[in-house]
Amino acid sequence: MRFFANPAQAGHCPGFEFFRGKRVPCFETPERFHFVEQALREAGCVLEAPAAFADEALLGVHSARYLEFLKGAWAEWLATGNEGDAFPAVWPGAGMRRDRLPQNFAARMGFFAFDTGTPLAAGTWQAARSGADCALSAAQSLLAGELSAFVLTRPPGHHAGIETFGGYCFLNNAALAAQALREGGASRVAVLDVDYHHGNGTQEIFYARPDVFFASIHGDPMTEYPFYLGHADEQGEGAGLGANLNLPLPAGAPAADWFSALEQALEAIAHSGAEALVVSLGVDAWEGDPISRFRLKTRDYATLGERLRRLGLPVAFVLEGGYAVREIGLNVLACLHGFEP
Ligand code: Q9C
Ligand code: ZN
Repeated sequence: MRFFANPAQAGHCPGFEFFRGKRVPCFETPERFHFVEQALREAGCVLEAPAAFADEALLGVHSARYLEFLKGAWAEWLATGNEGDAFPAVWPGAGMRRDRLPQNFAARMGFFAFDTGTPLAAGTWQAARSGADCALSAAQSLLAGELSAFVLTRPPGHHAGIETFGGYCFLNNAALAAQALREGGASRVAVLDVDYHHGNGTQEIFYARPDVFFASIHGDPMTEYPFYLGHADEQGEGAGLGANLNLPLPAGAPAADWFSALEQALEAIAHSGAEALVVSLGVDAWEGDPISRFRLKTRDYATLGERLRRLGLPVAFVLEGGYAVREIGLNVLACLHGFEP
């Protein structure tokens, strides 16, 4: 297994987010990265820097105007007289127009954002951009014959859509890896999302496509973030109908139910014709996660890894959420070790 670690992650370090109307310290911190890094190093894993890919490599997943916005957002935020982390303040709500992108910076920020929990800071673009390089490097290593790779990065990616950021995510690393695998020759690819939160961005990106199968096990969006996507009746559209599988479970669901959903997802992936798998490995389904409500134990992550190995596909694991900082490293390591004992 090869390990690609994001060298620019620490530059994304906003001070606070809005949570239930209050300013609270960010849950998604550089510390998360360090605990995973430490666990991997203690286990003897060798972490590599990513290769540098051109911005064009992102265009199979994100729109050009969105990338342009993200790249320049921090400078524009400062140039329009602001200081501190950048937050959106206005959105195109239902009934308003999305067919024109306003010139005003705040209006553009709200156009591309979908929550107030995802501040943009000085080093956000560089961090997200080199995380994308890690995901692309992992895909490249699988295309070269490696059987597995792990992408150690933050900010996470699975909530980021074609041109939206939110849920702590800016660029969709898992989608970028899946798209790179497709472009590199895999005729079909599957993405399995085991983060507690539905991977709305990944779903949106591939929703009308038959060539990338998306399966997600997550907290029921009726009560859990991201609320507006992730229901079981979302099965894909057009040529992609049947290539999207959502397995929402109620908050508090026991591990046994989670593993039944996993079996369903794995069976669907096995039947999808996928030649490679990308795993959105959020470990916030762990029992002690501070913002999530599933009940997996650390040994359950080892079982997940074992189960994935039995699929027999090359796998790119991409770090997503997980906010019980000390345990993130142990849970990630348990999964990777289960996969490759
Ligand atoms: N102020 C991931 O696990 N929580 N994202 C709501 C809004 C957002 C989680 C807070 C949770 C996002 C990658
Ligand atoms: Zn999550």
